[in-house]
Amino acid sequence: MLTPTARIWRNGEFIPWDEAKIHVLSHVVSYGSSVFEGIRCYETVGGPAIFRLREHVRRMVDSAKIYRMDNFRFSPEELAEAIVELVRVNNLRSCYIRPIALRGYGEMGVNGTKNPTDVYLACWEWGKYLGPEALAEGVDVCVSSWTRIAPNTLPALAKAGANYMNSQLIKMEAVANGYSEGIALDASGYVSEGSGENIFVVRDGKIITPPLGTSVLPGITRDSIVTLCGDLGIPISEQMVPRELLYIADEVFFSGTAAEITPIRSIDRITIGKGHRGPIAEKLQNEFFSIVNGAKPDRYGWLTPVEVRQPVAR
Ligand code: PPE
Repeated sequence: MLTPTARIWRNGEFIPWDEAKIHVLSHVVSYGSSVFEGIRCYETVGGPAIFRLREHVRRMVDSAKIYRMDNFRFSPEELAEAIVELVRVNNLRSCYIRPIALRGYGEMGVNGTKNPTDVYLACWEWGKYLGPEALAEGVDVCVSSWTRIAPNTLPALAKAGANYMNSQLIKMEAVANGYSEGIALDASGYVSEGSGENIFVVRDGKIITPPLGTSVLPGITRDSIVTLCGDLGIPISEQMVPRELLYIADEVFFSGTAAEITPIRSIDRITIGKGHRGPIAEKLQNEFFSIVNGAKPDRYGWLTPVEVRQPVAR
């Protein structure tokens, strides 16, 4: 269960958590017309800091543009400022932040352009996405029987609520069959991504990750990994990944805001590499976590500090 925080931001003002409700006939309920983000605020040695806020806000605005949400009323700067304020008013050290823009109440019918676009910002404390041991031990996953949303159906570069019906099918099937997560193939049969994570494959010391054209979300953690690899001297490239390359890889791992960097230890019950977290995933985790917890300098300007005005209650 979600633990409520004090405030949610709605269209420019803070309201109590329990009042953040929508009408059942809001456009989004029937037609899935929402775009959203998932952002982490980390507890660093210098206080709470939001990871790659600018990039998340930009992707949200991009998603709204793809869906012709022309009445989206907030600039990236306003949203970024409101998100920092949200963490501050809720007095949290670390949390997961969920901005949502949705087509609200007004008309019924598929064309929602006359409905208001309502914007909400909420946050809560969220633990380890794929279980407590996942980061250290790795997870057991499968290749899904469901195909990832195809080009010319739902645009994958938009983080839209409706995309997650496809993700739900992938995730529910995986869990029903005893796996932590499912990997979806794209419409051509190449590896795309997990239900809520991008994927990386390591063989002979080189990393490859599927390109944007394989119906993946342009992940911000994915981008961070590419940057870190550049610095650490680990060769990385975007390439089509045939399914069977997964099975013969030395390492496979997921990335995502929620999943962070999660190693995969088996796929379809085939052991990956040595069957536990590999050295490259571990190296990337160490670098990533030392930046987000402030142990190493924020050399890429990834963190937006949240100034805490009062002593933190929890
Ligand atoms: N692919 C998908 C389909 C996806 O949902 C995410 C984020 C990613 C890749 C990784 O993107 P990024 O977070 O920018 O590195 N998935 C979110 C989980 C959603 C959920 O509510 O569950 C997340 O990690 O926040």
